[in-house]
Amino acid sequence: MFTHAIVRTPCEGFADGITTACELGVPDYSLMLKQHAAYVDTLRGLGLTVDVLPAEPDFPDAHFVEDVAVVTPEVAVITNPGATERNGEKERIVPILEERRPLVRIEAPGTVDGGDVLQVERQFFIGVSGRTNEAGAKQLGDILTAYGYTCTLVPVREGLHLKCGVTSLGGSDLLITQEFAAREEFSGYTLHVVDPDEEYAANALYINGTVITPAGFPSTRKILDGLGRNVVELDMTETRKMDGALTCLSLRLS
Ligand code: CIR
Repeated sequence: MFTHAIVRTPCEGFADGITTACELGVPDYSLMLKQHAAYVDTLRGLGLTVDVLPAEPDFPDAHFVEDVAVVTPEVAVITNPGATERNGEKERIVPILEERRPLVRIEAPGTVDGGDVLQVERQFFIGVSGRTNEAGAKQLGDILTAYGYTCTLVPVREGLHLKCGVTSLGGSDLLITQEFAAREEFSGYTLHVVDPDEEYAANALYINGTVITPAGFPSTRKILDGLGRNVVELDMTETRKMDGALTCLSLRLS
């Protein structure tokens, strides 16, 4: 059960962050704020206490708080984000996390982005991607293994992060792209494969029995309805323009 989430207000210059999605158009700040507020309201509606951290004008991607830490009930791991422009964001999350958990850090040359880290019960999948290198993935694996978790490294060959292609729907159910569904790392799970036209919707956020999904992906919605899940759709257009998705906008704590 998640009880708490940490988010950060997007800064006015959020469109200066890193993106590969220029074809989706110019990001709109007031719409971004509206969509972010709806995200926060949804988490609160699901019973979570949400801490909203202030915008960080020096770091236009800093509202993607998921990337700077990996939090379990036992520990908060401050990652070492793989994009140079974003690396300094990690210090800005320390004050709130050190109030709540013992902290450990991923040390250079290791790099990790939290978007590459998928927890499914006691199992962690750690993507090795353009942002998370093998040294970082192994450091994180060693830290989590010491707390009794099982860790598996997964090469990310397409997309920004592991969780762009696979997320948890609770229990052993995963929402997953065709590409990841073919990998043996996920063979023991119940895989719900998104339509190739709807790959963005593979990033869903599962909170205490409810699946939050981006609006506008009807065939993924059908999959979720078929599973009998409570579903909330959120407009994610402005986050998507900056290569972000649902999970990256929060850190969830139990
Ligand atoms: C970046 O390229 O780092 C940001 N514009 C998007 C980060 C998205 N984070 C995530 O999926 N965990």
